[in-house]
Amino acid sequence: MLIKKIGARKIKDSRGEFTIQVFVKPGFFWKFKTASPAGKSTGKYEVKSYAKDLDEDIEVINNIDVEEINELEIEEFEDLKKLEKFLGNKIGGNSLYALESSILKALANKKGKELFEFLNSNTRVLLRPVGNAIGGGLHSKGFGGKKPDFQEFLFIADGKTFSEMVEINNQAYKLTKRLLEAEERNDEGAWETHKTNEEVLKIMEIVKQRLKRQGMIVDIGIDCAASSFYKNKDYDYKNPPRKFDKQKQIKYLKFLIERFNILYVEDGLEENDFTGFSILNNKRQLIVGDDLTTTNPERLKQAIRMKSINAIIIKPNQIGSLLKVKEVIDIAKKNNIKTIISHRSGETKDNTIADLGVGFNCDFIKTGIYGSVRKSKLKRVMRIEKKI
Ligand code: 2PG
Ligand code: MG
Repeated sequence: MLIKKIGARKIKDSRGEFTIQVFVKPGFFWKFKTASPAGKSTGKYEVKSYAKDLDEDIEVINNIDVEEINELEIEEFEDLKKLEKFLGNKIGGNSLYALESSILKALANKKGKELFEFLNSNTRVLLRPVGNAIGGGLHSKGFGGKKPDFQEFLFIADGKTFSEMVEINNQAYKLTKRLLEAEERNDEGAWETHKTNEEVLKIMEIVKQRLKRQGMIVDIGIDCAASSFYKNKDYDYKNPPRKFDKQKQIKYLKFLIERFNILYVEDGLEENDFTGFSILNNKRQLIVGDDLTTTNPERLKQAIRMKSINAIIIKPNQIGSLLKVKEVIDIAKKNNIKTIISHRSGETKDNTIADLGVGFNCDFIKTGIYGSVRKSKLKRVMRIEKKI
């Protein structure tokens, strides 16, 4: 594929912070753009977002000599290898993700395809939406100095089609507002509250039962983001104040799982604790790695060796390289590990993860319920579902 121009600029994300947007222009008319999201509860093992800083990555990309890129003859997904070799460590994960995605969009277009079809022409939509309804932890302000310690309380709808499941998550979100008497939303559009983890889960249980009576099925999930409150070898809870060591943390999670029939537990333990995860891991729940695995093939292999997880969050900008994203998904599939393509807490209207989620045949997509930056991804999956 011959490229005429490659460029980058900064745009604001949903938190009002700057992030990178990269465009690739193969001809005179079309411009293929991708913006990178940004995390707040970032994992220690994620690659750096920018080599030095955002401005310098933008400069590096704006100074790329397209003739040199054209000499690489990028025609297929695997050709990204040549691009990565050419770039070395000159740009960070956010920038590489945005650049590679834009190149793939241009390549797909050249072949008369959309990105998801370019990645996999025989794909179907397998995704179930994982939607954040109530917030706590680092993503939330809370009320009167109080908030749940866990970062996300998630509804995971079940249904025949993706559109139907999105609608069920919407209903769960609206009913949650009424029962919580919530007014404000956090970084991800989830409801703010002063309630404790257990009080929130009780409300979710009611929502689940009421919807069931109306013929709608939702499961309950949590993202503890446990690394964010792990201090001096203890899980340091604030609401109510209590300190749990590893054993108590595992006992607490097992209690919550049983009591509230929780299907999905993300980052229940801190990001180094492969053995702690493995004690929790079983066949009935989804035990999900995010900060533990950071979309990194080596960390996933370790999690598999230690039987730590049976599901993994895929956040492309945690690793930058789309080759590695695919590698992680391939390893996960071979080992019966469910894959959850995911947004970050700081987002733009960019909907690339929808195409990646469908194209790579992921099992779930985690992208919030409310707000235009979250809905843009859901809408894209719905459009793809209609098309295929
Ligand atoms: C998470 C994410 C997204 P962040 O922990 O799963 O919800 O948060 O993007 O802040 O890492
Ligand atoms: Mg997480």
